[in-house]
Amino acid sequence: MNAHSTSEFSEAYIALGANLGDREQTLLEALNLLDEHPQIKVLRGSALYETEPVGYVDQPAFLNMAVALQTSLQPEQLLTAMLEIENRLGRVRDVRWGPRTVDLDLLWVNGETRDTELLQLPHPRMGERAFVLVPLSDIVSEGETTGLYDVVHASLSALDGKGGIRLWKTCNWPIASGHSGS
Ligand code: PH2
Ligand code: MG
Ligand code: MG
Repeated sequence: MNAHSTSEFSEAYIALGANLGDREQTLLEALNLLDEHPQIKVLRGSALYETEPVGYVDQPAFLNMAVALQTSLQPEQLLTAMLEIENRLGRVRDVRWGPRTVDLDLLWVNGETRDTELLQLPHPRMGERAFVLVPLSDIVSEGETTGLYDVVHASLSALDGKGGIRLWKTCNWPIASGHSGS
């Protein structure tokens, strides 16, 4: 491949949330299922945060985290893989913004934009949600090349409330999964 062609790999960021059942176990299973996909590699995982429900407030507290992935899938294919994982982990779609065993939201793929019925990129509400931004800031470094660092930090400083979020457990990938890269 020459230096001017785009890489066949994208770096993608997703947010995960769970507020039913064994939340931590379900999030770890989601990471394992993502990593087991032949075209997805989980690069980094944030800490786990316990967060107060936003939007529809009469539901249990969430565990939220974010992960960085390397993938050769197109964003639409990645979204399909994420929906399959939600289904495998027992997600039942009922109340919008209501309780869920697991929710995987595609936030950012190499700074690409999409605006279709199926997929909006960047995720249209990521900048308003501390439960997305705080975990994301764990795994987006200043050297990220597609502008996500500035988006995350500008949005975080514009948020009036970062309350309702507390650290639940630090680093959980790849350590807790038993995968080791080497
Ligand atoms: N997800 C929602 C609605 N509200 N609140 C928190 N704290 N965490 C979430 O992941 C969350 C939410 C819709 O997907
Ligand atoms: Mg969501
Ligand atoms: Mg979702």
